[in-house]
Amino acid sequence: MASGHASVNYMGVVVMGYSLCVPSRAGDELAQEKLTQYRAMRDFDVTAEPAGGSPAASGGHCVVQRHRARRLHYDFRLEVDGVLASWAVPRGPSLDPAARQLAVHVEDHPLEYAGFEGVIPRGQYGGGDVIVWDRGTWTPAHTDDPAAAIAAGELHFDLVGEKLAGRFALIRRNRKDSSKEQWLLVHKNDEHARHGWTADDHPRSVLSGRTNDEVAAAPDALWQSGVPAAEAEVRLGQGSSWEPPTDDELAALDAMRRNGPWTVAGHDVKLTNLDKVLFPGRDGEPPVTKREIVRHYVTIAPLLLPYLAGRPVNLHRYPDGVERPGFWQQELPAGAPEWVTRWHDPEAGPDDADCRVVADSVPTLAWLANLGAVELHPWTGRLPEARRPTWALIDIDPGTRTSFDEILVLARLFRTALQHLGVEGGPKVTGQRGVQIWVPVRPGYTYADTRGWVEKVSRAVGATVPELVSWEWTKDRRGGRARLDYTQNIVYKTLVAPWSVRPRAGAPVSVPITWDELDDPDLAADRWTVRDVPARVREAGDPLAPLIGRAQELPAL
Ligand SMILES: [Mn+2]
Repeated sequence: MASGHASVNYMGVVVMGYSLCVPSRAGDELAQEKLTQYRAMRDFDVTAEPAGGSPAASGGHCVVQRHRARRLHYDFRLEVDGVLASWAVPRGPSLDPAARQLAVHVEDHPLEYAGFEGVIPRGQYGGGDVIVWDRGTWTPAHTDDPAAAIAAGELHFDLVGEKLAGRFALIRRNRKDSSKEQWLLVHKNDEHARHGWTADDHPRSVLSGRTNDEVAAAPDALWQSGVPAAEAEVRLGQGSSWEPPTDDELAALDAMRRNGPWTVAGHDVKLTNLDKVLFPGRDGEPPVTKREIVRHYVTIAPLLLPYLAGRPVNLHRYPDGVERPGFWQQELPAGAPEWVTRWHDPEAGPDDADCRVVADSVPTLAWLANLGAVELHPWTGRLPEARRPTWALIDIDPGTRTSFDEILVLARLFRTALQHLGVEGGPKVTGQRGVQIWVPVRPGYTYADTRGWVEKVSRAVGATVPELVSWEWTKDRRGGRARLDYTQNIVYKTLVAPWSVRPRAGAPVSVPITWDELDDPDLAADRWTVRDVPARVREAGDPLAPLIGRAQELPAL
């Protein structure tokens, strides 16, 4: 049972540790029925289609999750008929036969939940943090119909976990029709019994070795209580699919005809019209096809995904090429494959997208590129705190008369200002005409905080070169001068991701640079295209990458 440790938590853990089987029809119906109460408590607005699981008349998997919600408790779960029969045990299961632990019978949970370790957002059902405290297998004793034994109020079973082992009994103490059935969880006095043993003396996760505090501080996953189990989990840490495609996978992409399924990282991505021209060429080069855009996004994935994972992403789509009008899309595109991670925004207003894409894998990047999502704009907030920025963004937005030399004057002034303030940030060229500076911030700031701070630095910089900068809101009153756009630091507004393509001839890319490169006479905002980026990456990597996730305090100004 001690084998199969996973260093990160994602749905694969469930597959590895809990062997989800294709359910039989009858088993699935039973599981559906048993999950009715789970769903009812979560206010579904989408038809639930839980994957169900293997009916296990003779036991199955078990998991104990240490869950800090309004109160700390241990969720003791046994796989029965394709769902997780569940009891909330405030003091935790014990190996001490003298301990008679209160266990409140709660609604069945879907099997998908068994491998979950992470956070449930505040305000949602069960809001708090969860670790997989123990897991293993169980077999019923004295019965081959555990569901009937549970209905009758007494279940004896043998358990083989990583912490727990031996014969346990669950015994109901009050009437069955009570809304919160109170049971007792006891351990028999067998060879696995340990006198004085308490759960709180063994507080770490069997998945990650982490405590609830550690998981709460840096969760690897989010559980959305309000949505069907199959799409409830959002991975926040690095998944298995951040690796670039293999040489064989890329060769298959190159060899594919116009259309076809492309298998990458274990998923089939439906690709269409791969030879369609999306961008005119520039400087006499051939035009850029959709195939090249797909190739760019999947090969840059190891550098791009750290900026996207765990965040909703706004899509700027040009399905008919960048010479035709594009459109912004915030809602999850129709026909999204089931493996695309999506986030249901519990705070969406009537005019906001309810469900958004979280781009966290190579297959998802390929799918988005196939949709003509040329530009990717991730939120600066990261789940679970989608409305708390993790970056303060400085946007040097050129006016119609602003030269790139003037953009560089402004960027160097920001460099000097940040140096004097002792604040780390990194520049990137936008791929069009401007330069942005990304400043990582610690968790907890509001958009008002980052916007106010960026405004103060921007006004100081702008005041030193008033002839270059306008503070007018409307473009036609700026006299062609640059704008230092601190107002981008607000929810729903986003800047283009590092390594995103821009909708211009030649398919230029927004590329992070070093501060010293501001002084490189060959620098241009659109210096690199999808065709140059591989060489650029081999040479320079991603100079901004070390700042991702840096918990930086912004000094008071
Ligand atoms: Mn719980």
